[in-house]
Order: sequence, then C-alpha cells, then structure tokens
Amino acid sequence: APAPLELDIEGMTCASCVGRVERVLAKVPGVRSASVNLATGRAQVQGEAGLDPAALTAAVARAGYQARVLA
Ligand code: 9UX
Repeated sequence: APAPLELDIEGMTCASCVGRVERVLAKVPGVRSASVNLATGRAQVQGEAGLDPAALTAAVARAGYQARVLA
C-alpha cells in the first residue's frame, strides 16, 4: 500500500470538528481510511496509489478548515 498522507489542519477545536473532517476525507475518491488527531491537528490518510493530495485539502476546505499536506 502507498505511504499514508499526512495533513496539518487548522481550525479544529472540538470532537465534532474531528468527526466532520474524518467524514469528508473518507468520502474523497481513492481514500481508504482517514484518522484525525485533535491534539496534534493532524490527519493521516490511507489511500490508493495516485490519490491526489489536492483533493484532500480541497475537501477539508469545503468543510471549513484549512489544510496543508505534510508528506
Ligand atoms: Mo468544533 Mo463546533 O471546532 O461548531 S467547535 S464543530
């Protein structure tokens, strides 16, 4: 499996935010799983090869948070 992508996400302050971001990430085509850590403000995303990191940051932005790809 490809290495996970890691995102830094700004603006999450509660557990509902975490659930919201995990849900939108999981719906991006090619994503197998997404896990958000509120304490670190980071998300780990497992996806298929060729998953476009920009599709992840766009989905997070539509949900109201700012994300950038770390790796
Ligand atoms: Mo979390 Mo509630 O940042 O609107 S505070 S979802």
